[in-house]
Amino acid sequence: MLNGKKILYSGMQATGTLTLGNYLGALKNWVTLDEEYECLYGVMDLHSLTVRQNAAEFRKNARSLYALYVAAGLDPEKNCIYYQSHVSGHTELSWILGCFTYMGELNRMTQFKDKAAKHADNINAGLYTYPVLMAADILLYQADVVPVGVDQKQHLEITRDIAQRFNALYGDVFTVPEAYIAKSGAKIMSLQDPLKKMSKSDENVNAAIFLLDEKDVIIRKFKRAVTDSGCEVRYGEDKPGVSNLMDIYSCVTGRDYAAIEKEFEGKGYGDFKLAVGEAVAEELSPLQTRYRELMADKTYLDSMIKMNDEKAAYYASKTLRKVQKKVGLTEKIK
Ligand code: ATP
Ligand code: LTN
Repeated sequence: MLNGKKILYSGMQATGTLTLGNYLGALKNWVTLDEEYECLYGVMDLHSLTVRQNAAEFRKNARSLYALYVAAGLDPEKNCIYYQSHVSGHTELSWILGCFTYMGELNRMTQFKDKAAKHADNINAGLYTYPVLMAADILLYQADVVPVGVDQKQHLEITRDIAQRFNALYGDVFTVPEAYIAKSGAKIMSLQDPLKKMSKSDENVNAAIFLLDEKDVIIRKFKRAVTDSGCEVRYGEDKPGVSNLMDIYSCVTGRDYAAIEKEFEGKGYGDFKLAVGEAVAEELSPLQTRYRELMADKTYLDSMIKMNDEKAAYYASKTLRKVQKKVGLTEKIK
């Protein structure tokens, strides 16, 4: 508990530009949570280093991610939005937790297997221990709940296992976190291959809608979206392409599947895709305007970053000190 509320923790990697999947699966659901929880969100720049980055571009992407969090509606005065790399406790706790994590556990991680296959020329140790750093992010703040997409569930499980193992040895040091998976928009699929998740690192730019895409680009990408044979707008396992578009449409309009099926009865895929494109462009337009304002206001953004970096570092230091003491590391002489 913090300030009388349960603690919520989440974050995204600072790689590339966010997609509609990141937005509908995560960000959009986060903005209302600060009423119920004390919320912390990290710009996960250390995790991004598991893939080779161009330094200048990477720095820009991290700041852009920070601004997108705020533009999407997360108020930085109410939500502690900070840079992971600015709080040294993450890497320090990560080392300790790594000593309580088995290779057998890490070997089972599907994200590692997927990413190793994708970056066969750079299967580094960071990619392998990625879940340990993620566990450190979460446990450092004693988080009760962690909102993530279904693809991150396995990382939440290993975080819980590490926390329970540590607690069994040393007493109640860590809060054991729960995953919080939003009901709608949990997994948005690629527009070019509806069996694959929409991902910001997809090589095919038509596969993903990026949050900063212009309206005409958004509409064009939806027009080109892969659908299924037939012409009926209906939700079903046999129609992954159309079902994905229906999920997206439902998330942005709030309509359920039955209402959407009715709306497009007797109409073809063309009309449907155009409607989805327009609804998405309309949803993203205010976010894009706010983003541009924020990126132009260096003083404001810098002051929010500084304030929240300090707040996060303060919370983190409390847990870290407790852990260091429990495992028997010698205290510094004051
Ligand atoms: P990458 O393609 O580089 O692996 P990513 O697009 O999967 O990145 P992450 O930074 O790994 O993005 O994820 C940020 C958050 O967005 C996580 O909570 C993740 O579950 C969610 N998310 C990512 N892609 C989708 C998607 N297609 N649908 C729903 N949620 C998603
Ligand atoms: N691995 C996550 C990003 C992430 C994260 C976290 C999410 C890093 N640390 C802590 C929640 C809590 C992803 O979405 N790819």
